[in-house]
Amino acid sequence: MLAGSSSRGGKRGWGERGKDGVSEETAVGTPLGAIMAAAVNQTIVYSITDGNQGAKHLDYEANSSYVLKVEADSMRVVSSNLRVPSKTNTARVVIDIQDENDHPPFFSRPLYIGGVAEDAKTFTSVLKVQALDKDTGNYSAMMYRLIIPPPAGKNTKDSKDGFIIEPFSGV
Ligand SMILES: [Ca+2]
Ligand SMILES: [Ca+2]
Repeated sequence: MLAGSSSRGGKRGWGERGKDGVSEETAVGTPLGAIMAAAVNQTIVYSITDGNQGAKHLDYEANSSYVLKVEADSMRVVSSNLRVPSKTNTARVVIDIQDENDHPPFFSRPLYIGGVAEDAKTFTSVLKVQALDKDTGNYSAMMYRLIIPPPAGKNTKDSKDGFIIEPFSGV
């Protein structure tokens, strides 16, 4: 069974399978596992008959699992190579997709405007920024920092008048 709908080209390795399933960054064409059916003295032809629609590239955010219907078709190999009526059977294969950190965070607003009185006490909250991320769990955990620190106040050596941001809350 291969990831995605095409099996052409690319390096073939076993798909990465953590305990949560197959990585959403698994390349198209990566073998994910094998399915076997038994039939005495017969050749078995396998095909995916359902559940493979729109599975070109794995994307956890679009689809976190796939349920495939796999059909095994046993055809008796006869000397004349004619195909006699065959018997089929189907199995359901559930493939869980594992989330990867493939989305950057984005801020809830392009511009934040805060105001503060000039005589406000140190540690007065000015504003809170918020960024969101489409990934789940740790891949959407956020930490904020000021990349252009404001200039320190003129009269203080210890930048008491500067702004700081709390890394985890965004305040
Ligand atoms: Ca993701
Ligand atoms: Ca992310």
